[in-house]
Amino acid sequence: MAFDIEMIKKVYETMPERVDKARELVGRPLTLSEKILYSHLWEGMPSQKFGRAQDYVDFAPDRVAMQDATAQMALLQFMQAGKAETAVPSTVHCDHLILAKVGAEKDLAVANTQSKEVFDFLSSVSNRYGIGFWKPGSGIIHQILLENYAFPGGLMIGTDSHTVNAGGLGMLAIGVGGADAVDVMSGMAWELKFPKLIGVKLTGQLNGWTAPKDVILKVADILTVKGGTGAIVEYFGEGAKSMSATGKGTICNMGAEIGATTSTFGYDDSMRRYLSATGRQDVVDAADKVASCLTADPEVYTNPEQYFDQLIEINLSELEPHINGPFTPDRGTPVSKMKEEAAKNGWPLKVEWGLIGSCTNSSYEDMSRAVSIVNQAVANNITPKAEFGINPGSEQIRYTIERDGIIEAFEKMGTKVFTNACGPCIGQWDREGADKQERNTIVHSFNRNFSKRADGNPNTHAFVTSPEMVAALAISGRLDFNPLTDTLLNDNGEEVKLTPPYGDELPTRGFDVEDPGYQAPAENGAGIQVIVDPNSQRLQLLEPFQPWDGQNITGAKLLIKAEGKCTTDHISMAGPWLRFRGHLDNISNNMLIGAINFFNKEANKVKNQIDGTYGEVPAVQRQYKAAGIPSVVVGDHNYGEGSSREHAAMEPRHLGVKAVLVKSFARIHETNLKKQGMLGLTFANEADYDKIQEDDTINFLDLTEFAPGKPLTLEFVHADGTKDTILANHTYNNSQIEWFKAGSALNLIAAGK
Ligand code: MIC
Ligand code: SF4
Repeated sequence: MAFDIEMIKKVYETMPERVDKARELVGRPLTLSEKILYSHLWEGMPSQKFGRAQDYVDFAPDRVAMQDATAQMALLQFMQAGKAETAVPSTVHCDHLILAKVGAEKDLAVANTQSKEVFDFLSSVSNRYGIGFWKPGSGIIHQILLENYAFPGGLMIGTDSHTVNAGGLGMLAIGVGGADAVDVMSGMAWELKFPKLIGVKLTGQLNGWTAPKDVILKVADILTVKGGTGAIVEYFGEGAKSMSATGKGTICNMGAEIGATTSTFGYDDSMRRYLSATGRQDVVDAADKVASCLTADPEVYTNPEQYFDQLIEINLSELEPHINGPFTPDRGTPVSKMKEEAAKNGWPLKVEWGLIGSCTNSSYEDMSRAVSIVNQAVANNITPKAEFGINPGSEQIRYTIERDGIIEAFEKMGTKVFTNACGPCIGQWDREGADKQERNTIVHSFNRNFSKRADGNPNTHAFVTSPEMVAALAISGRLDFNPLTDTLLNDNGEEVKLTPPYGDELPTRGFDVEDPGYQAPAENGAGIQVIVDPNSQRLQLLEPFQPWDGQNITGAKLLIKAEGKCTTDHISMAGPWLRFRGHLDNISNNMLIGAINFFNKEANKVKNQIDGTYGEVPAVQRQYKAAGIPSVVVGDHNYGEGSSREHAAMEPRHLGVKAVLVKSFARIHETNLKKQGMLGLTFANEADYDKIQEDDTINFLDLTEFAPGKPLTLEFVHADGTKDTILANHTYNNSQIEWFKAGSALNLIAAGK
């Protein structure tokens, strides 16, 4: 039986009438995304039509998911909210804090010792507040959600940007910061600007070496890392029907890389098969009764241009395998162009490592297709030229692929089997020799490949591709190997041509597992004590942020003018810093250390305007804080791209930065800033970015009149006494302005407002 089946049935019970009402209000056939949104309004029955990319709307999500690296801060905040238990079903998943080094067994034991304090904290808070707890080793949050909790037509939020993965089962699953999760767990509405809709029509059929991954690698290439901002991507067409549910999950997962709010697919047989194989025939039976609500109205997919704000069409029969990178997931190269591109750009051709895993590609199907390539190498006496590592997505997958001989086959090729966890995908990888910072290439099936992400080495060129292509490239040891046309030399000196991958979508003998690693919460957790050691270096209870004093901010110093890509990895680095995710003061020592200073093109070196020296960003900011001097951060486009981690907003807040003024924001980060009582502003005139100088002092002129839709005026006083007055736009609505005034959204919840 599925978890929370009663909740799922309740959603389906009210869905048809709400969808009908919405259709009547909107006055035309509805997309799937609209059906899910309108049937999850906080007010229940829809009573008005909303403007896309315009209206802020209150929603009622069905569930909340959190992973260990973000759950700490989310739950520390939730503890301040003063509630007895979570208002909707919620889960915590331990997957980010496990270092990949020698292999699953040893690595997991080390993590359980090193992060014991954090896991114990998460386990006891979960137990206390009625939250399901998935232990370290149980798997990666998004695979576990897909296997256990996702359901067609549902609305879920999760404190991780790849929560969107659950779109593979036809849900709207959205990544948020911890403060948003706290709202929903506290029984409050969750607010989102009504998204725009991008339709992707998939014609033809995947074949040969092409995989679902290539669909999203192609979409990323078309839309770029910010092309999906503020939009839901809805996939449909014959091609969609021919793909597995986990393949659809891969596509939705990487929608995070184009900044999309989420992505989804209509309910179909692939979802029925997957739900049933994962023990949820009850969900299929319930969903079948409302099947027409779980996909768009037929007119929409017949004339999509009339219903979507943007339409993309991809013919799967013609789609080539893609290899995206280095350093950004939207730089797409079809396999047939790689020889030319790699040579032109001087990318290191030798592939050192191939990694299969991460929440985007760690399903049974992924492993079985990849191993079909590995098996060919073994059978043909080809010694792989690169090292190889895999992270199965969940214990259920690991157990089943072990039973089915897939692990053994991987091991024949010398593959390291790491824990069922994020591992190298989030820099939890003790890669030998990475500290030498040599130029090198790795290929992986992950979703992100920002500089330094996997191994901390800025010279590692990481390329994203499908699991089967990872296998082929790792075996050949070359980035420019094209398995469609090229041959390999085996150990007997013979030429071998690999045949295209094949594999089972689902295990023919069914999934199996001994201990999935789940801990149900106590029936009544009221008596459970959650203890945080005041001397802990890993956990720190939160102090509420101070409310706004009602005055214009004046005499603020420019902390940094960041240039170019400034992702959440630049603002609050992961890897070794993950261990401080529950300790705001300690983690603040990584604030913006990856951002490039416009004035000297260096990272972590900014001018200290108190004494004119140059120092590390967090250290300089701590001096401003100690001296009671406010500060401002300036940035470029798509600032805060990537992760949902609210540390990227809480750290500047904690250290005394007042405002972040950029050319544009990534959605989750902008909301995180607002929630934490910061000012997230954008240049009304982008060219004003060029006017900002290193020694600037900043005065807000009309913050006292802060109101929705009204730009703020800022005065930048330069060192020579001249001034530039510039306009800054913002997207705060009335209630968000209240968060700013109260010091944070949480301060309002705690005050019972
Ligand atoms: C990531 O992939 O960057 C992460 C680590 O999963 C993050 C969450 C985090 O920073 O903890 C995400 O994508 O939201
Ligand atoms: Fe974990 Fe990587 Fe997925 Fe983030 S993208 S949840 S780090 S596997």
